[in-house]
Amino acid sequence: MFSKILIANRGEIALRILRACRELGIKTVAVHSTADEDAMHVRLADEAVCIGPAASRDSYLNVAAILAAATITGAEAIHPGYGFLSENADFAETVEAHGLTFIGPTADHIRMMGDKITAKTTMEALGVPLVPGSDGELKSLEEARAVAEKVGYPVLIKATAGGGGRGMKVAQSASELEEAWSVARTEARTAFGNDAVYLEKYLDKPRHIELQILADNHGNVVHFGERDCSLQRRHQKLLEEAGSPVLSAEQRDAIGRTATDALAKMGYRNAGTLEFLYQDGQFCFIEMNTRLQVEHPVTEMVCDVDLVREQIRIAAGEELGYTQPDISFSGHAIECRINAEDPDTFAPCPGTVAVYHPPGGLGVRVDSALYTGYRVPPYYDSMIAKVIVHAPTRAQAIARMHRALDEFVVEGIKTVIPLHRRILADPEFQKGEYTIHWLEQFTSRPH
Ligand code: MV4
Repeated sequence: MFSKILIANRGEIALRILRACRELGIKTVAVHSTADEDAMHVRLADEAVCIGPAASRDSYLNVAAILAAATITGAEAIHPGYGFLSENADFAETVEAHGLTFIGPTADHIRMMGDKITAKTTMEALGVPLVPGSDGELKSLEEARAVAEKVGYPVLIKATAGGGGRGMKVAQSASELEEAWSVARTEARTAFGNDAVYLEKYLDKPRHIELQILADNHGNVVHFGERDCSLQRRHQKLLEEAGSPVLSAEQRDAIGRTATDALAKMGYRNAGTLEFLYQDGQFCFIEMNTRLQVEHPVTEMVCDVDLVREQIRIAAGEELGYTQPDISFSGHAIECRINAEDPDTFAPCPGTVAVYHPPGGLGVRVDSALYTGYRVPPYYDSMIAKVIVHAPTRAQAIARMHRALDEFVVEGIKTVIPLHRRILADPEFQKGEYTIHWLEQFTSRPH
């Protein structure tokens, strides 16, 4: 096991990783920008190194400074968290080239899944179901036309280097295809330096369901069930649930077996998430995330697992020590992301937290690096806390979240807590009847 880990991140996830390290008896090194001198992760870590100015590019994305900090402090491994360098294959490779351990998958697997066409063709060959569409890259507009006729309109043209909602164009009918094709390619070339695109049938009312996987370095692969992440706005998730309100235990077992078999054949290692669109009872793989995800706590609550601890143990070469039948699912968990934003306009609202009083009690978890007097800097993501509840049933989890948000006091800055309360009170949400489009409609309704 490692004796010292450098945490290449900030905010609540740096704290989350730090907590797992503490419980494993591992010393921690925080890195921080000049804007984060007073941040909680800096205060709680055993050592802290300033790696540059406020702008992420100069600090949290500064590979040379992070590696220097690891070397100076004698850290043996680096946990990247999510965002920043977490899905940067070159970073993973450089970390390993310096004799350190990257806590995550191999650079090759990160690179493979970063290219969406390679990700899809790899998964298809391993028996994972896809959205109907092109067989890999579209070589010409004529090919795009032929595939679109075959799968039927509307269709989406997607950039292989895109993902997470970037680099997509819809064509409602044949008359829109040429425009979608040329705009998608031009944008992909400009944004990613790679104009390779592929085509998929456009699914009009899917849910976004993702599957959490862990794989050790000894060929053991398990899944921890699904998260329903359909409640999002402009590709920013706002509320996530485990399990999905629409999935049966049998469906979970089936897609879980397909996914774990595929990742075992790939030789995948560490944590990974397969993203699916789910519509009309069918799973369609779209992308894979090769990192720990923001919403991992809902899985931790229903499976009673510490996913960060497992990531660290795996990276240290330990065996999982359990198999799929050992993993059980208990109750229901919901996470509300609390962003420092206006709840109506979603404009970021950085500033000083005048009063901070987090909720507590049975089945309530708060992952946050906030404290009274903390100044939320304007340079980074606006998410300041995650409230996670766990209860025997979904209805009880909703009641518990309502209660927790009632207790939550954050003064001095605006947050999206009022929006969460409205969502939780909505009859459609309570019935679990929502698709990826539901929240955008909900937030444009008068209230
Ligand atoms: C789609 C789709 C409909 N049909 N693909 C957006 C983000 C990226 N991960 C994939 N995305 C989508 N791909 C087909 N064939 C709709 C979306 C989509 C979406 C997906 C997941 C979560 C939120 C979304 C919001 C808008 C569109």
